[in-house]
Formats: sequence, structure tokens, C-alpha cells
Amino acid sequence: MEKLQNLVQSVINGKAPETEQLTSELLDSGVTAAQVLNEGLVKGMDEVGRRFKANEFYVPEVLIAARAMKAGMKILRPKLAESDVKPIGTIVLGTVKGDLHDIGKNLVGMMLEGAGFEVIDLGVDVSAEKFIQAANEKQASAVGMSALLTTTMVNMKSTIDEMTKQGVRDSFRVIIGGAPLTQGYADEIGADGYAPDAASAVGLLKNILQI
Ligand code: B1M
Repeated sequence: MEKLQNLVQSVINGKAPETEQLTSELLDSGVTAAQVLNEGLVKGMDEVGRRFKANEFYVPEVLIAARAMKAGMKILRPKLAESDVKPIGTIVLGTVKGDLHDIGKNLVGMMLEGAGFEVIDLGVDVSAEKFIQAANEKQASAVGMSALLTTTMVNMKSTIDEMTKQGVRDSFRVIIGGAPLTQGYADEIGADGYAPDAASAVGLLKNILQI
């Protein structure tokens, strides 16, 4: 349908008012909320992720596209609740204790939301206790930790160790990311995965949750 294609394009182009209007029009014309989500907004963000990975898009374009997607989601969210469309998974996300960098973490959150995940964003300077409490409360399928400092990445290990201590390590998958991190570090601290960028985080999480 042409209008769904226009919606995909308006997300890619980061046109928030147009995305909001097209979302309303599609819903008014009888297209289901699930279709608008999956064949419109999510499809648009998928393409944004692909271009970001291929270095065709940079951080500003992704942020602008994510803002457009959010404008569409504002209209869609109540309809999704009515039509009982479930998120594909819930992830508790945050920047670890002592670390205030959140640009990358926010991008990861937006891409995951764009892919259909419910994202519980705990913000920055998040302690192990806060991660665990939120993940338990929300019955999250995963916990995502971000760190930008070599001095704070160690708090990922403390968080995983605390999960083990509390006997909840196997209740959720753990993924990590941030500039100083590597797959080797993820293996060393017992995380389930490491993603070098926001688009890869989506693929990684879908992969480890087998979605
Ligand atoms: Co800071 N800072 N900073 N800083 N800062 C760095 C990280 C640094 C490399 C700069 C430098 O010295 N060259 C350096 C760290 C050195 C080190 O540890 N080895 C540094 C330092 C030292 C500091 C302070 C200590 C400076 C000071 O006060 N003396 C201080 C620490 C404050 C604190 O956190 N307690 C500090 C403060 C700040 C600002 C507040 C000024 C600001 C943050 C603003 C904000 O985030 N709201 C800031 C910034 C902006 C940076 C740089 C310039 C940019 C970081 C960024 O946003 N990159 C950074 C230097 C640099 O990287 N060039 C630097 C863009 C972002 C999209 O990339 O975050 O890597 P990134 O995220 C990527 C991937 O890593 C991945 O996906 C994202 C998108 O592709 N990813 C994940 C990230 N999280 C993920 C999670 C996942 C999966 C993937 O799964 C859960």
C-alpha cells in the first residue's frame, strides 16, 4: 500500500509531523495497528539501522529518524494497547554506575523500541541493585548495560556478579556495549553478548532471545 510505503520513507527521512499524520491517516483508513507498526514504523527503523551499520547514516540522522518514529508511536501506542499487540520482548536498559554517558545508550534504546521491544530505560549511573530490581519487577527478558569509561566498565561485572549472588542470573539475558568494550570482555564477565553499535544490538538481542 502506497501510504505504508510513505510512512516507511517518512521515518527514514526523519519527518516527525509527516510520520504522525500518516500514522493517523492509516489507522483512520482501517489499517491495523500491528500493520502500521511492523510494515511502517519498524520497517523504517530497520532501514535506518542498516544504513547506520553501512556508514550511510551517522548519529544525527539516526536520532532524527528515531524522533519521527516516536511521533508515530505516540499515536499508535493507545491503539496497540487496545488491539493487544504485545512487544516482542522487554529489556531493562541503563548506563552503569558512575557513568553519565547516555548518547549511545539512548540510540540503542531507540533502535530496540523501533524493532518492537519494550524498553525500560533506567537512565545513567545505574547501580546493580536498580538493574536487578527493575528486571525482576518488569519480568524483563534481558538487561542491557552501557559504559563509556574504562573506570566504569568494571561495574558491568559487579552487576552480573550481583545477579548471580541473588540467584537471578539465569532469569534474563545480559547484553553489553559501549566504546571501550569488546566481545572478549563480554566473555570474561559472563555476559550473553556484546554489540559494537546500536543496530547490531537489535540483531544480537533477537538472536539470543531466539525471536
Ligand atoms: Co566523556 N569521555 N567524559 N563525556 N566523552 C569519553 C568516553 C572519552 C573517550 C573522551 C576522551 O578522553 N577521548 C573519555 C573516556 C576515557 C576512558 O575511559 N578510556 C571520557 C572521559 C574521560 C570523560 C570524563 C571523565 C571527563 C572529565 O570529567 N574529566 C567525564 C566522565 C563523566 C561520567 O560519566 N562520570 C566525561 C563526561 C562527558 C560529557 C558529560 C561531557 C559527555 C557525555 C554527554 C552524554 O552522554 N549525555 C561526554 C562525551 C560526549 C564524550 C565523547 C566525546 C562522546 C561519547 C558519545 O556520545 N559517542 C567520548 C569520546 C568519543 O567517544 N569520541 C567521551 C557517540 C555515541 C553514539 O557512541 O556511546 O560509543 P557510543 O555508543 C555507540 C556504541 O558504543 C554502542 O552503540 C552506540 C551507537 O552505535 N553502544 C552499545 C553503546 N552502548 C551500548 C549498549 C549496548 C549495545 C551497544 O547494549 C546494551
